[in-house]
Amino acid sequence: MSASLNVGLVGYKFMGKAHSHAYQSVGRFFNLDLPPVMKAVCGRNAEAVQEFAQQWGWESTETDWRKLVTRDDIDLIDIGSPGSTHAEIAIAAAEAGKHVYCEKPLANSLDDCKRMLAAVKKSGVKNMINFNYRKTPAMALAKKMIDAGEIGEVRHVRCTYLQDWLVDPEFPMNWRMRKETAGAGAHGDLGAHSVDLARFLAGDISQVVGDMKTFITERPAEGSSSGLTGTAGEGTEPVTVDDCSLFLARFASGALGSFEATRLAPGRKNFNRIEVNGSKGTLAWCFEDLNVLQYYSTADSHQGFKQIIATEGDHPYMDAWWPPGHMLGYDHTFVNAVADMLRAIAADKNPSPCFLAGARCVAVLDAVERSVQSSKWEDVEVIEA
Ligand code: SOE
Repeated sequence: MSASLNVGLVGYKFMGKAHSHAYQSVGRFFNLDLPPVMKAVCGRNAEAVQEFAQQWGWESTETDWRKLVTRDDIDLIDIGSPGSTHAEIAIAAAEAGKHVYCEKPLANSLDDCKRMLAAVKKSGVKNMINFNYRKTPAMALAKKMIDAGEIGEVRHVRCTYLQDWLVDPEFPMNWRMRKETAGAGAHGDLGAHSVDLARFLAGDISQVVGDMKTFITERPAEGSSSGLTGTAGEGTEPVTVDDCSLFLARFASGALGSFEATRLAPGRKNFNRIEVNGSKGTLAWCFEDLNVLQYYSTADSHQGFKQIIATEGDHPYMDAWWPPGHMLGYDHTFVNAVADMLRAIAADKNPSPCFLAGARCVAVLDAVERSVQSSKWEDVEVIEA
């Protein structure tokens, strides 16, 4: 392998931008044995993708991902396109011997996730899913604290992921509201993050029971769209995914969890919150104050929550960034994720979280969907390593 890693990115909208920014920054902040080279970006609109490439520093462009994955000068395929495209691209990339980095959710169906897992296992390529909220120093610190027993035995995991960008019924359709492209609505888009954080901090989930609802069942047709905004076209189109999802979970450890994901919570922009209660204390975090980890210990003689500002040099990732108290943001989570990936590949290890974690997350989402149909508790399918 060369002393750098040539990246080919598929997708150039919201995630394309976030990933491009990460590749631009990562080698400037982290010491890397395998820095990335931004070789090519791929999108269907030749003019738009060329403009994007120029703005973000990609060396070349493609309009067909099939061509990108077979290019000899590409080592890693980064998939930032809608969920419905993940399986086909990832499998082709693995078959072509390329490492694969994929946006969440891993795929829109559990069957597709299994096919992706089989493909990366067969070819032996490295694989990673981008659950970027794990990569905040605060969440990575919470994981260390829980593993070290600092809050004792975990009993409750409480996740809420609230947004409001779909509250206006006049907000026009885009791919995120169609089942065939997005797979699910808030459930897959936001719930995937919550399930991943919960699994990261508290382990596997074995059973779930839930409900989902689409409150706004028809929207103005799509005109032009870009990221999370857009203009309406002619007529209307039915919404085929959920606006919100709610479920209860039983963890393999015996802990209990509750999960709520919605895009219809006025005033909540990216309110991704998790709280973990253990026998000796509590940890709580919300993305809207992402540098702060709330910590309560029953051993503290001065009762009350302590705010850990997760920006000290010995907190995860912070040695690469700024002096204590100089806060990180959304963009840094993507840089930290890519740094972990590049370091793992350089060390010939699979990065974390890998496709297995992505598939196990989708197994939970899938069991919730089955539970909505059956109105009963459902077992989460066990996905073997
Ligand atoms: C839109 O709901 C969205 O951009 C998600 O797709 C992302 O995964 C989440 O991090 C922020 O919100």
